[in-house]
Amino acid sequence: MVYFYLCCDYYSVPRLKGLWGKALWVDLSRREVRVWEYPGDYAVNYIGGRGFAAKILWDFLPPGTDPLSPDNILIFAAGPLTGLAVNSGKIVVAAKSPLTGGYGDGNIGSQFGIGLRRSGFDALIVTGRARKPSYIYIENGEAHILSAEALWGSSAVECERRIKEVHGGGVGVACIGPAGENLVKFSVVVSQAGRAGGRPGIGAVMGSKRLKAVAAVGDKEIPVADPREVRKLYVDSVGDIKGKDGYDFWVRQGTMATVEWGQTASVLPAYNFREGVFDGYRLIDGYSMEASKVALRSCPLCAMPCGNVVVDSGGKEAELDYENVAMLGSNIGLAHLGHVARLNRIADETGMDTISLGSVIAFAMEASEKKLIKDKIEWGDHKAAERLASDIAYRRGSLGSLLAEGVRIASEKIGGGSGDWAMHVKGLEISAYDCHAAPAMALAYGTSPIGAHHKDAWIISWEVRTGRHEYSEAKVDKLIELQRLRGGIFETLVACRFPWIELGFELEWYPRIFKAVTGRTITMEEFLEVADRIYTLIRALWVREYGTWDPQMDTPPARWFKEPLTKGPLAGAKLDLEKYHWMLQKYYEKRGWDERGIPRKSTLRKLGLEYTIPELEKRVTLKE
Ligand code: PTT
Ligand code: SF4
Repeated sequence: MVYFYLCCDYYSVPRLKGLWGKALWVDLSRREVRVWEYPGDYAVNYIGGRGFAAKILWDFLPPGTDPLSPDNILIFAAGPLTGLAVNSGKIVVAAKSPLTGGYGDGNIGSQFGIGLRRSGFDALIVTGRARKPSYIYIENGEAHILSAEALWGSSAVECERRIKEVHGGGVGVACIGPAGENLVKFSVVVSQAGRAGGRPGIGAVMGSKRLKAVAAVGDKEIPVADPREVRKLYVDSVGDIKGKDGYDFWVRQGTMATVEWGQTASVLPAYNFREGVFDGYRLIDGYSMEASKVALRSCPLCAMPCGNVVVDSGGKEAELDYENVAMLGSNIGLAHLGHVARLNRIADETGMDTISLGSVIAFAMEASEKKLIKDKIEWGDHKAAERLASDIAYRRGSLGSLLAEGVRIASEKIGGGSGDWAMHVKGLEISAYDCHAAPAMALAYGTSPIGAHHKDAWIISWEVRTGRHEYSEAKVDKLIELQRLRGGIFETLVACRFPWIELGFELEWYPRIFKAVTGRTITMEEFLEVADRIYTLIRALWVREYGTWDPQMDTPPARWFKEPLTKGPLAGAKLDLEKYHWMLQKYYEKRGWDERGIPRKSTLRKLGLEYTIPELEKRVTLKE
């Protein structure tokens, strides 16, 4: 493989330890691999992970690019902690999203991130489109574009197994299934047969490049500032996490405990988010899962495994999470864990996002009930749901192809007022928390940087505890605080946020680990400033790609505002649109964006994003 060094002339900022300062840049059209020494300010001002992804997309993605064209940029971005710290076996996958048309990313647990780092790179960037199905194999600094013709059409699970057969079991693999190949708009990247990331269709971006998989292995020592301290902090933090109250219950149930909590709090989505409670919840909750659990798996370097494996109704193993079970269970009216696990397994094999899949199936069930489509699919009919899931993955039949586009497009096509109950924001299907009585969580979905995903602010547990019906400035402040912490620390460093969220592992560990790895002292305030920079850069990217913005784009669907809950202790509850918009305006104000939701010039300058101004001014009038 030929190598070109692409050096940049921007060396005014000293390089940090713990990062190689290099990314691999692969152009599949030209079959060209380059080593890119990325600018020093990337690490200082954007840290890694999502920060790198957003910066690369702003700097190199031609505005208006079709997400499924060769010009889209597919990014696998590690962070300074990847492969070095507790729960750091994660990597950010990102691109312009074919589902939303805006910024899209996900955070996936995979040995691939560690293999990439131990091979001497902090990121892999892929452009172009291969003439034939291919995969990228990286070993100790050498990258190869290899034929994946024999792998094309295989499930994500099978693909990984076969790549490991060729290159050895220690290699990290992230790949797509048939759904990614068939450009299903919510197809994901899958690893380890049960880790999946990139909800906004990053799998389809891979498919559009005819890239079946990426694989990496290496044994290079990542050059950290203080190796002894890095090792000590790793051992100490593992000990600390294992000693936390709640640890034992966590490894028993993991995220599955949320089913029972969701029911109690009336936020468990049921029947396409019509309700927040589900009569059959006991049959799909954490205890039900415990009774049929056969294994516990984890991402690499994890101290608190949460991958609960059960055998599905088809006899195959499936790894369950709360989101998967709520969206493929209660949200489609299905009260049978084995059948839910079967749908989950189909999603993992074909490489579809479980959240969006649950949403489009529920949408079809409701459309069938309302006779907006001719197909007959009843709530809870698991056989029909399985058939439909497979039809979507292979884009079979008119309904399968329609739903493969996601609920936004599906509702535009079938009409009949279905836009009110097409449960998405900006095109990304809403994850598994009903918000009829949770305005702050609704705002979290409205303002999440990738569309309606909970990863940036799982404010709902705080909101339920502290007064769920109020619309207040305090809620907006809390939301921004959570977005800053999650976006500034976990998505940039890159590490799993569960130790902090679920077990109370103190945030103070992260600046200490960062210092030992990079040699740079960072305060919590500096992390948060980086988070603000990334949030506003991502908003600038959306505005650049959409060419306009208005608060409606940050507003959840009408169902939560118009149709009250009819069941459970909160029957009668619904959101107030006017008050929601009052909170949204407060949010914009606090972020330094104008009343349309567009960053102000003064904010862009303050955050060191003045380079975005000329491009934005071609599309919108920026306010001071
Ligand atoms: C995440 C989203 C989630 S969020 C879940 S369950 W969750 C769904 N899992 C899917 C799956 O499984 N199979 C499938 N085919 N599709 C799926 N789609 C859904 O994807 C995930 C964990 C979880 S489990 C969560 S909350 C946390 N997310 C983190 C995050 O976003 N950042 C971070 N720094 N740490 C995180 N830790 C936790 O990781 P996406 P994963 Mg996933 C079978 O990636 O795109 O962010 O979507 O990555 O390795 O599966 O870990 O109750
Ligand atoms: Fe992965 Fe769960 Fe461990 Fe986080 S807690 S690193 S998601 S196994």
